[in-house]
Amino acid sequence: MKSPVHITVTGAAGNIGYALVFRIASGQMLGKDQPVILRLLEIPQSAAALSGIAMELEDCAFPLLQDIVLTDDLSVGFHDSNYAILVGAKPRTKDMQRSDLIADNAKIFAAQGRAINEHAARDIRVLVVGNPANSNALITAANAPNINRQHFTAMMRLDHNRAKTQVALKTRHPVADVKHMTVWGNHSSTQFPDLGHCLVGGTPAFDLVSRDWAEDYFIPAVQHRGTAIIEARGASSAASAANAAIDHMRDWVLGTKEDDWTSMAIPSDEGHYGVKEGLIFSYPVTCSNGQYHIVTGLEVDDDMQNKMNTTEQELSQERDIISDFLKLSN
Ligand code: NAX
Repeated sequence: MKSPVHITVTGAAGNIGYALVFRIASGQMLGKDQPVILRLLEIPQSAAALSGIAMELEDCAFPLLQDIVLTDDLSVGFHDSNYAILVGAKPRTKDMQRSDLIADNAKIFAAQGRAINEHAARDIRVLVVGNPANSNALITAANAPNINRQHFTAMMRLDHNRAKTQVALKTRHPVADVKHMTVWGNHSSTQFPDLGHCLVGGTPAFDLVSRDWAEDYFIPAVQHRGTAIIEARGASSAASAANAAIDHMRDWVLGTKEDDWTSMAIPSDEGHYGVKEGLIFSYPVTCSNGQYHIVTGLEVDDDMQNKMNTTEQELSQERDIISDFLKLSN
């Protein structure tokens, strides 16, 4: 048996947290041979709900779950942490401007970045889920200068999975047939779900679906799927978001399938595909041996470039709003 790893989940008493922690504890994220210690970080107001979740985790008698630590103290939450899934964030309230939401959440992620820098394992891998996820990941990384920047990522896997299923439904293929999907850019409505390189059962997607369908239905449906779920369910995506977090971490650690890639928001520090450096931008990546690698050399036509520019511009604007939090003095 391997030695246990410490996994921090913030916002563990929230909707996504409730759908996530049981799956981690059961071994669906890191494998059935990897014991885990869960470090669940919440704010004091959610302590009672968190203790109830811990009781339920105990009642599952998961063989891989070696310990559960409940805390509202960042130094305890990130102590020796090998993996962190940062879900906890302030929700957007009625009449709140997006810029206010970004600034409010910036404080949370700056503090968590500093705690990671001080207390986590040096090779910690971080996935940011709490919105605005890409910019929050940028802040977290900036406040953890002693940790490899490449280990800070934001979640695009829900968008990626949504995109694959839309294509599967349209072409009447099983979703496992849909490969080489890419969702570029920001986890927001400017993201670019790209069918240009997508294969369905080995056939280029654009041999099976029209460009009009992609423009008029597919792209907006994926971009606005989160809103459609809120309208239908009266609550935002939770189980599918937790599932995407599991997929993201599992692929990062255990590897992507040999003939496929996934979408991950990662530092754009090498400027691949002409994206400005210093953003957390979603690219197509393959993963092996615990590392991700950008899929390079994909052809990008003018229309695709324009769509990538739009989402890049939005990320640059968000970066301007949070610029104070990217300096270490904060
Ligand atoms: P909930 O409001 O149900 O849960 C959030 C939890 O975070 C609460 O229990 C709260 O007490 C806790 N929390 C707040 N501030 C905290 C802090 N400073 N430290 C620790 N915990 C803290 O939201 P939920 O539906 O679980 O969504 C969580 C976040 O995920 C939101 O920001 C949401 O917008 C975002 N999402 C991101 C997605 C993505 O693909 N990147 C998709 C799903 C989701 O919308």
